[in-house]
Amino acid sequence: MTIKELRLHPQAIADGPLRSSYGLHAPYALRTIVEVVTTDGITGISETYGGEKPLAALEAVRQYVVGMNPFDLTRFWQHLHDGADRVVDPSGARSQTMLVPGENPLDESTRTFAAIEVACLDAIGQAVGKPLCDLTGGRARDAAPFSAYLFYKHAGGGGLGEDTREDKYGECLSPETIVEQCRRFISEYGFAEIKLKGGVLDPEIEIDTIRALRSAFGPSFPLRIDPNCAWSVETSVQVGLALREELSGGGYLEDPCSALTGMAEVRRRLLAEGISTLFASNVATTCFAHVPQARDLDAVQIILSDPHYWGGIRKQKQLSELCEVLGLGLSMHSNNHLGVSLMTMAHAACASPHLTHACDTHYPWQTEIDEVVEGGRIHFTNGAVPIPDRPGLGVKLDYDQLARGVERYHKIPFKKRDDEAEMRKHVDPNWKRVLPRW
Ligand code: GKR
Ligand code: MG
Repeated sequence: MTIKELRLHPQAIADGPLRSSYGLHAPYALRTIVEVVTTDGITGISETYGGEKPLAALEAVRQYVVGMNPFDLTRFWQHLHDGADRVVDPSGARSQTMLVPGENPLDESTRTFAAIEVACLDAIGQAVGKPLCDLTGGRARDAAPFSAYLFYKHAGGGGLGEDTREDKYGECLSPETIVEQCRRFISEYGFAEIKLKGGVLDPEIEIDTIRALRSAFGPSFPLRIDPNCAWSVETSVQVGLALREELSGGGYLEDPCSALTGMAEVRRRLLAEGISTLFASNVATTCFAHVPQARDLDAVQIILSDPHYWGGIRKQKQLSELCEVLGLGLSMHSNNHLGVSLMTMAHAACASPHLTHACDTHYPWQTEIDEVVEGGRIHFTNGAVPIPDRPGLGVKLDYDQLARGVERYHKIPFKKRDDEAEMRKHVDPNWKRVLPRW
């Protein structure tokens, strides 16, 4: 089997005005759909980060990939791997403290590798007639659990001009409206765990929001809050003290402040008060070299991986083993994505024996209009995505939809995610990302 063609399809998908400490989501999120076409007529697919830079990085490997055997992934890894994920960087340059995922040049090689790896595994799965998660020694579970990922947001459903989209949730900038958003997520998808994106409003309001979620849904729904480093060490401690009950019992505090050293200090101070709230991270821990460091400092107890930039599905499975050996929990980070990524995450989660919390997904924030998977949106059962009884990823592309996504991509005026610029354009002309904000 040889790859005879690599096809790259940039996509723009409508996205609502969601808020985070990075700023405001633009009316479109950017993705890239990848196809590898083999000499035996099989087409393997994957989805990765979008915009100019991730696309250029994929273009740069075209010459190597065309002519490669999809089974030769280790050699491809050796070819591409620059060793950056093996180096502990004390400056935090590889973290997502300042750069949103997909924009950090330091994870370019693992990100690019992952996009090709998943497409190759999809092709191999089709060739041998097996679902992708069964290729690497069999699955640990049949369905991947996901959480309700709630966002404070302004009114609007995303899109521009004639392509402006319906707003299913309206403005959500208060505890009450977030509870309502959550109610709709749970009734539509059946999620059993809840995550609130924080770092947007005054911490007192975010504390009230978590309390409102607890009182609306009860302790059987674990709660997590993720302010993406918006808080100082002191504020993180105060929030940890205030939410000692609400974040216990399967919940966690995610990246409250910058840097592993900061999180380690918050953890020490909370433990001294008898509070053993777990800390999770996708900002401070983005690659294998960060894991032992995070464990040694006791800064992070749950690693939030992401097959899109940790190096694909096999790396995710290796990470699962590593976390288990080191006594760490594991869950999954997400960014706006389509169904191909959702299936990638589901296969990665099902291939990982050690997965301790439901994974994040932005999928509810996207709609049928932009979905490129044949047959439309992927269905959830009780908050989980079941692995279909079909080979590879189990999904095919709808080429008309794909072409519409490419057209949208070329029409829109930006080719890079810039939440800070969006904030200045729509919310506050003087807005700047300041860390810590509180
Ligand atoms: O979608 O705004 C967002 C999130 O803030 C995203 O960019 C983060 O990478 O979901 C992510 C997280 O958990 O930090
Ligand atoms: Mg996070």
